Amino acid sequence: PLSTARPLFTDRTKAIIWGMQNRAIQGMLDFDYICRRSEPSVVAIVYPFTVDHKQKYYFGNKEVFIPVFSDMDVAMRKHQEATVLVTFASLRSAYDSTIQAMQHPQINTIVIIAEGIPENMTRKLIKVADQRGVTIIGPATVGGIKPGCFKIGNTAGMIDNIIDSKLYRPGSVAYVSRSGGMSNELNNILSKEADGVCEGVAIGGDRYPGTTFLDHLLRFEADPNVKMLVVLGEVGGVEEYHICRAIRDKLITKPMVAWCIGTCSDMFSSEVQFGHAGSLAGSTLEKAAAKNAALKSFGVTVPESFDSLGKAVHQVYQKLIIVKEEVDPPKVPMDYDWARKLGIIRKPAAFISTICDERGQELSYCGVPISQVLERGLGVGGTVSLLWFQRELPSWACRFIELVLIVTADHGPAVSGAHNTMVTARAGKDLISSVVSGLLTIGDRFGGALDRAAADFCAAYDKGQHPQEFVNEKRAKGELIMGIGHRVKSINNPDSRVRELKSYVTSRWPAWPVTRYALDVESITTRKKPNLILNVDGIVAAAMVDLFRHCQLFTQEEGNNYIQMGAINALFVLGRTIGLVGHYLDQKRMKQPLYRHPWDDITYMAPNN
Ligand code: Q5B
Repeated sequence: PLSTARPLFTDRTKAIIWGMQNRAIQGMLDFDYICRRSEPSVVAIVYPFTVDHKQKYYFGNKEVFIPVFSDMDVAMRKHQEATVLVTFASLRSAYDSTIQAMQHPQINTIVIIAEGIPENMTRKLIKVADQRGVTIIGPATVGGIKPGCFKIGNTAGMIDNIIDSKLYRPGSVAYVSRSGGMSNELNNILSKEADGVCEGVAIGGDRYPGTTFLDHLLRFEADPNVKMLVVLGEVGGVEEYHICRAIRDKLITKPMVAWCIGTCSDMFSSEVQFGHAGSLAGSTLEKAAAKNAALKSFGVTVPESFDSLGKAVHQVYQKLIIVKEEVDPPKVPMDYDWARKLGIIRKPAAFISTICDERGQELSYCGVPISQVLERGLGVGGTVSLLWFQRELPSWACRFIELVLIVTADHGPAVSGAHNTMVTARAGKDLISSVVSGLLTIGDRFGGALDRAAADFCAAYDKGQHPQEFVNEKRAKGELIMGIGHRVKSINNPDSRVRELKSYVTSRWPAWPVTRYALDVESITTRKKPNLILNVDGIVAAAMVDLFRHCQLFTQEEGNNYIQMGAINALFVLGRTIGLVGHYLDQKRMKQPLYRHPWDDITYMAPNN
């Protein structure tokens, strides 16, 4: 039984929360703030599955840090000011954590949220609590609320609901209910039909609640701020008869409105278990209608139905003379995420992404679900076409992309990129460093001539410049023609990669005028020197221009933009990465030692002093 003299919550009550319930805790702090409490009501969090740290919350618009402890005993020792424990422990750990909390004499109230705790365990908890003078609210409850003082966990919901129900300042009506959801309804009714809630407790839906309706009603009877009582019972149990007895014995004298939910149970031919574990009538006495009749016979105002509960509250409240000044609550800044969900704020995004979306159930590449990419065999070429060009290119184009990746994957260990990768790997560096070191050698002279080759060939073609004029102009300007020339390949030692690509393009492309133009340029340059062939960069570049222009999916401007952005060089970068990884693995596999370039391969020409 509760000590009737002791209020459970004041405006200085401090609580420890068991469980990382960030939303509930922030809700408690927001309530504290709008009630104008000077300090937050939560002083510590216990969570065994973490290391001790501090968690950030807001008190109004100020950031506050609440310590999180993995050990409840440490939390209690460091926060002796805490008198309440709100435990969100699961039904499996709630028993042990409640017993542990009761070892600490500082704790006088424990709220157990968990549902489904075995009844024999709850009864043991109640016994220990009685011995130690601890008040238990719950199990299977949302908790309770005392405007101006303390809110338990998620009681009363979001801040706008709390403000609507005027829970930021004390009213004159105290209530008890079993259900948390219905207590929310009561908060609303009491704010409309009376001056609001002075205190409300949901004792929980179990057959053996830690505290009973009567326990709390006796407390409310002793509280001078409570002017009127409301009881929202339900089918099952005999709690309401204890209230009748207390009224008879004049232990409760304040005006009371009561209603037991579940009168419809009479309509069923057998006993029906309602939502709560305890809401099952074991006998006629436990039926809602019987209990309503009993309460009425003891002078309690009992409405005709739940629908007229508000009216009954209003009638009783009107007879009381209560004068209270209304105060407006301070504004609580709204959480950014919530405000965005409600659609009342907008913020420019830091990034915009238009190529893929991983947020839904299935990753999609430019709107095509990944399962479709696989099912339809779009392959690497199709994937590149979706992610780079934001459209599904025709199969001949996707196949070309794959051919390019294959033929550019490697060109031996002697080329700049492979060499650098090998040297880096042998210096003991990791894969990424070694591969990146190789990639960084890609430039005009090695594998990075594609974009400029594409731009130059198509500009010359577009202005109708004769290939000979183009070669002359380049020579006159002292510029090399991008995509022309090779260190080892020549007309006498043709590059089979170029031959393969050329044959693919000329047989599969709907039109290939820029490739034709590049080949005409080659026939002029190779007359000067046999190694001035259309090289692998050059053929890919010219073919890609033709692809953009003749697949009917790009405007000319879009194609030109891709060239300017570096999309064609990207093909060589992607392809050659395959080879560079190969060279890195090769060196590591063979455990090659540090490379040092031989002195006889360097001409030292430093001046002698
Ligand atoms: N001459 C590629 O030069 C190379 C000329 C030219 C007009 C040209 C050179 C070049 C343009 C850039 C380009 C991509 C540096 C190449 C690639 C991937 C690779 C690599 C691999 C792989 C080769 C000799 C004479 C000189 C020059 C003249 C040379 N190029 N004239 N236009 N483009 N090309 N890069 O052999 O009168 O004697 O002074 O920069 O397309 O990187 O396998 O190795 O897969 O990894 O060193 O295939 O062509 O020739 O510089 O000694 O020049 O020809 O002006 O004339 P070389 P140089 P002159 S593919």
